[in-house]
Amino acid sequence: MAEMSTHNESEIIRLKQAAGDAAVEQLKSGMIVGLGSGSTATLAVNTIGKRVAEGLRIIGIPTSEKTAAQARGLGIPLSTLESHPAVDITIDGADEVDPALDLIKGGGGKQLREKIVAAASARLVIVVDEGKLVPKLGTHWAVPIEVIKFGWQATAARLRQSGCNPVRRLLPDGEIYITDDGNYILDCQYGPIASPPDLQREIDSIVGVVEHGLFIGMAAQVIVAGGDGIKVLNR
Ligand code: DER
Repeated sequence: MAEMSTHNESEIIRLKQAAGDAAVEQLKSGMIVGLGSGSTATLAVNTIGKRVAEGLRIIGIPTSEKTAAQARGLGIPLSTLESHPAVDITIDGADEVDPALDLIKGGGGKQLREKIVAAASARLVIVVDEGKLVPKLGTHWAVPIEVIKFGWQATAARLRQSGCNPVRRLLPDGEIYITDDGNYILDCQYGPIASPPDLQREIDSIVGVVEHGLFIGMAAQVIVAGGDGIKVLNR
């Protein structure tokens, strides 16, 4: 059994790497590139580091402190949206992808900056293994909702009216998870979501909410790695 799970794990890593590499092939010298967060994006950033070492001249805009540290370690030149407000392409992962190429993101807790960089990008390319494809968003994952610490219980109460039981995210050691921007994350399990655009509007209207992990109409392309190879889904 243990062999099976390690085999599955290494197989999933191989698939994530394959999806990441396929996305990196779209990079050209001179581009401003949004660098995603999470385990799949991390593999893609490693490949970008190799390409930069081989001469690819890009400037990276990281979507988290963790990705910034990784990119610095790989010698990828970095900048900010202040200096480069227009991003050519962003490569990032996702937790769930539905048939409309809408997404749930934020399993890694970086959804705020991921969404700000994605919104500043001409193209958002999502890289996933086939396990992330779902018939309806919410099938497996809760929607991560980033909220201001002040009055978070009152914000949670308003979120409860939207049909979920908000759970404040904790670290494995039980400490409260604090985002890169000093906020809390409330994970909201809705089950299969009938209309993600409607739910997005409802969550956006709640005072105290900073941002959430529903990425509606943002992905231009989703690259899916599966047992039978790479599938490219375009919006
Ligand atoms: O938080 C995110 O959206 C990240 O991209 C991540 O949760 C995606 O999942 P991965 O770690 O399997 O790539």
